[in-house]
Amino acid sequence: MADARPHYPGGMSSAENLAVPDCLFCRIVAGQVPADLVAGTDRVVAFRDINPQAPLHVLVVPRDHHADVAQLAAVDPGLLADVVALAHEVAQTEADGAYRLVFNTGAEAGQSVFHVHGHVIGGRRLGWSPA
Ligand code: IU
Repeated sequence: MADARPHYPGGMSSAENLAVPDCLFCRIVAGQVPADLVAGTDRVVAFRDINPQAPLHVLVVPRDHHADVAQLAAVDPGLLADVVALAHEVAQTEADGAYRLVFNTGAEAGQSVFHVHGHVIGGRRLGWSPA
């Protein structure tokens, strides 16, 4: 069976893939860059987006570095489940329970930070579709 683990510059394996130098979200997780933390566990962290698109706009990230949601799902599906669970918890606490969970995947889809993050968006009626 093909090895689905992502490959990173410098030859890091997924097991060594805990933090990546110059990754903004790794630095937030490490406390090296300030962020407005909302919730967290030993595996995942939620913090407010600096450019909110709705009354509730929180990013949920795994503490370990994975580039995007597909790579996370392939390497550690349980960790992806933890991301979703924390997103749901934040939405129950901070909005009326209805929310959108978005994983922009790839630059053409709007991904600008290549440490997987779920956007938890809510607190108002949401239109469709995204521009
Ligand atoms: P994107 O899906 O990769 O485009 O989302 C990145 C998000 O990270 C985007 O909504 C930014 O506003 C947000 N962000 C942040 O919360 N803090 C930062 O220091 C930076 C970006 I740079």
